[in-house]
Amino acid sequence: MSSRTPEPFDSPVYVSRPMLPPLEEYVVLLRGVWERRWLTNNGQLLLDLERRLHRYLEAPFLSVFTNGTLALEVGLRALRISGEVITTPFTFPATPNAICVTGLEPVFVDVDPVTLTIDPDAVERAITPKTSAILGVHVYGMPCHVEALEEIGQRHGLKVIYDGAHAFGTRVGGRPIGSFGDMTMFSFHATKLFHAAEGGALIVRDAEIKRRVDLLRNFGILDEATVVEAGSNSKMSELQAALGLLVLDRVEAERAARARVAEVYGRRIGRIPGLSPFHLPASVEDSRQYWIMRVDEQRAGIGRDALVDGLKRFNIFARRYFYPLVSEAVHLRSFRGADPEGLPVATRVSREVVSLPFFGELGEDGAHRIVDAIEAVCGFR
Ligand code: T4K
Repeated sequence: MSSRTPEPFDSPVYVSRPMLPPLEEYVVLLRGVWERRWLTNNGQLLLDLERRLHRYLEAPFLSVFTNGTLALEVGLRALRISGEVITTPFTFPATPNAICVTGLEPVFVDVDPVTLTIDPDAVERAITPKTSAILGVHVYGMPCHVEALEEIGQRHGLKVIYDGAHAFGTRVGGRPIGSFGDMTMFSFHATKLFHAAEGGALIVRDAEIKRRVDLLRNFGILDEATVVEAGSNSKMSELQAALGLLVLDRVEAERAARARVAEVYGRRIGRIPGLSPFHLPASVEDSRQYWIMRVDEQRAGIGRDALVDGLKRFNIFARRYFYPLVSEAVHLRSFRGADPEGLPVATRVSREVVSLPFFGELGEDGAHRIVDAIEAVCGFR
């Protein structure tokens, strides 16, 4: 319990704040872009970023995109998936939207109450002759049940795809997260630990699929005179790649700074009745993308929404990632499995989760001030 009197922050504290390199360093890279007059379409900086991410993520094959959503859409098409894709309702709209816009049908199944990732038993029960893939989300950087899903995928002849938007740098038992499944997508949006303002990547296991991914990323153009497919334009520009290169140089420092914030949150919030920090197992190296807690209204004496609202008085803007469930969205609610009755765990969890402000610049002092405010809102002071 703290004796500090919480004061509101002078300016809003949001759930995330993009880490930025010194502007002068960006200008140096931009000068090169200006000199080369090469702005996009496999420029020098893009190729450099792709090479560095390939090494960093220990990827068999990696392609960079203008955002994670388009990467996922292209990935689904590159794998020539058809029919139904079993996925989680506890995610950002981009995941099921990518399934829909590529002409596939999402099928929603519940999540595991501990990991909050797609429940392998529920996946198995939902498989039909129309099923062609499983799309799991490593939500908050928590790895899906990768071994169980791989085994199910093999037994039923299904592709296993991961949305790793939150899992940049996650490792499981020392193994990089992108080494699981047939394909993994990463997001490099401004709100992500590693970002390029907007951006994304796909890791695939096979050179032939990589060729197809790159084709579909560039209109389906094979050469100057040959277009072979209705591809998208999802290339990353040199301006994004320049930012990505500079952010990548600083990503480990940012991760370490976030670990210090996480330590304060974990230690102090764990003592407040009814608030439970979301834990990753010791075998998992944390991406440090989000810091999540759950609010048990009975024990906390305050509901999740009232807590989030109460924090606004202190100029703190926590978020309810992910509420409501995407399966409740008007364009998704008629797909198989979307009925909340069949998703009791995801439905309950979505009403309990809070994503606290989480970025290195917050520092330990900022983290203490946020916990002070939480204690005040919860009446725990
Ligand atoms: N799969 C999953 C599981 C995802 O979570 C996401 C994206 C995707 C796929 C798709 O990847 P991308 O296509 O985006 O690469 C944000 C992000 O826009 C989104 O990328 C992210 N997930 C999602 C979880 O969060 P919103 O609608 O919450 O963003 P917004 O604009 O409210 O930003 C959140 C806070 O961040 C703001 O309150 C202020 C702060 N902020 C934001 C931006 C953009 C800044 O301080 N500076 C900024 O530049 O979706």
